[in-house]
Amino acid sequence: MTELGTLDELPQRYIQELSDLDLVPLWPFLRGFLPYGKPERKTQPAHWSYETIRPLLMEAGELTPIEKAERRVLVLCNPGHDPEDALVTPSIYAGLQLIKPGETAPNHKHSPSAVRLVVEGNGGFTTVRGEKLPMEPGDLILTPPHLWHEHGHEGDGPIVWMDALDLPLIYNLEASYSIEGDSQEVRPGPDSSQTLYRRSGVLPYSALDNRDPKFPLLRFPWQEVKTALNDMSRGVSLGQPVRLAYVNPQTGQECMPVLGFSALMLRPGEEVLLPRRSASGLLKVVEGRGQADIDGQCFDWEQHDMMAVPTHSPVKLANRSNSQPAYLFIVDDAPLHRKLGIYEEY
Ligand code: 1HN
Repeated sequence: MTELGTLDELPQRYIQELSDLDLVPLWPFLRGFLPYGKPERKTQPAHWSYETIRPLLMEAGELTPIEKAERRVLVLCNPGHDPEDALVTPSIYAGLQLIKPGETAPNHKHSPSAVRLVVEGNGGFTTVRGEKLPMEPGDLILTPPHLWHEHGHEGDGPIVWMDALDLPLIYNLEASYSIEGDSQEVRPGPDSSQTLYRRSGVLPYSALDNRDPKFPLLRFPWQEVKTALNDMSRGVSLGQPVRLAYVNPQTGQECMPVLGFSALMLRPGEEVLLPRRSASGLLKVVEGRGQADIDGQCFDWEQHDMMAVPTHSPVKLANRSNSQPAYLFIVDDAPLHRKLGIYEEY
């Protein structure tokens, strides 16, 4: 590879003349923009312990009334980036949100896409486009771009969920904004995960004439996903990933535009290697405990812990229990990479 010229080889007067015209020469910066062989990454493999964070989140519930927070969230900040940038990875924002009984988080909509993965507590709900979606531990709730959403809590005790958004991407596109609105009118009856989309392989008949609905299913109950993983495990050899993708049931495609979601089961004592991919990700432990090796960094994980996976990282996951399965929820930006034609797996 040829050595390229540097800035200090150029006359100061010349650089100044360019600068006055809002110009720079490319060649001193070219290798930085296009590192040779593989990308340079600021994002680090990282681990957040839920047991450690939980008391601080509960303290936020004492320190800051919901009216003063709107969304009472502690944000995960990847140590390789500035904390103000609120990045888990270059495309993924994530935080832990607390709602206490009787509290509400007001109605709004925004251009970034969001999902919630319930960590603990019962009786919470999110209303999206007039549909009241129950939130039970492990459930995944989608709030797609520009859809009204608000949260409430009708149970006892705190409810905590993990928010994941494509905020960093949409913010850097200078396309991030929100609008506040009055509380939604709720359509009575159960949500469509309990009515229209109960079983894979069968759809409401009318779907045959509506092939491309954007977000037909907004709630993926954990009990259904867990049962599906347990059943799948009987058909997959040990050491091969037992992994399910959350999809739009009418198209079979990823259920959100930028971020992808999947659930992985590790059988007792099992070790699984996930291939290197161009996509970055966030792992969230739903049940169990074990170890992770992410790009050479090792972490012990417990229930509800979260881990950042930089782009192009090999990931080895091991279930350290010899009697209980472990389950992880994975957020990644693979849908974006696929749309951009840059997705790689090797
Ligand atoms: C948001 O809308 C929620 O609706 C939570 O619960 C966290 C972080 C950044 C931007 C929007 C919510 C958020 C957010």
